[in-house]
Amino acid sequence: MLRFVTTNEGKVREAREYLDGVEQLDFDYTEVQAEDLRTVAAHGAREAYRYAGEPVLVDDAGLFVDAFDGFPGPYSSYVEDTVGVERVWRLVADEDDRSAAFKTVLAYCDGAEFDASPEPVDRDDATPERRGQDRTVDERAAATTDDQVAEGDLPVKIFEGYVPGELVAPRGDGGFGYDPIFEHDGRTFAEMTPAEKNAVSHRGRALAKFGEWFQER
Ligand code: ITT
Repeated sequence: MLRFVTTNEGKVREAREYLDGVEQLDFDYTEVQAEDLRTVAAHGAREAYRYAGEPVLVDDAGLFVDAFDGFPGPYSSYVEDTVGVERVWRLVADEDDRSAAFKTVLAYCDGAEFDASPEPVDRDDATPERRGQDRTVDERAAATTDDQVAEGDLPVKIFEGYVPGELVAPRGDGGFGYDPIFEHDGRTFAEMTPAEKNAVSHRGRALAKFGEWFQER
């Protein structure tokens, strides 16, 4: 049984369209501080697998605003809770460039060996204790032997999705999170049905890639 690890029901609704019989695991994994969503998702997948003991899929997403050099990016959840979607729009409204993108990283872990994805190492924000242990991307990609699994570096497979758009004043009642202020091809994601959003969205693209790989597996 595949567990979709999230506290966000909106994500699960979208995932169901791609994954038959997927169940939500409402587990709040530790979001490590990192610039790269892949690092956050991979850590989360390992932690969730250790917790659940079953195959898990973690989804870490973010809104990247061009005028703010990608902010809020990996901090999108915190910014939604503290600043709020409406005020994010008001900040961006003052900018000439209102372009933005959503990104999703799906990270899969089932405790077994497979050809794991390369995973970036955030060297800059590593603590001095951790720095010495950091391995290169290639070493991490090859971290699939039983020894390494026993040491705790479980293999993780990563799938990414991206969608460009523009931030606009809030419109629509559907979706969740930043959907009302994210416009793609003339409509906000909150003005689309879940199927319409999935057909073009960051999550839909990542889920389609994952679904194909998972079926083979
Ligand atoms: P989990 O970490 O438990 O999965 P979360 O909602 O905190 O739930 P993320 O950290 O991945 O998930 O999400 C970052 C933020 O981006 C959060 O505020 C979401 O509401 C928002 N978000 C993610 N995907 C979105 C989407 O497809 N449409 C609109 N907002 C989205």
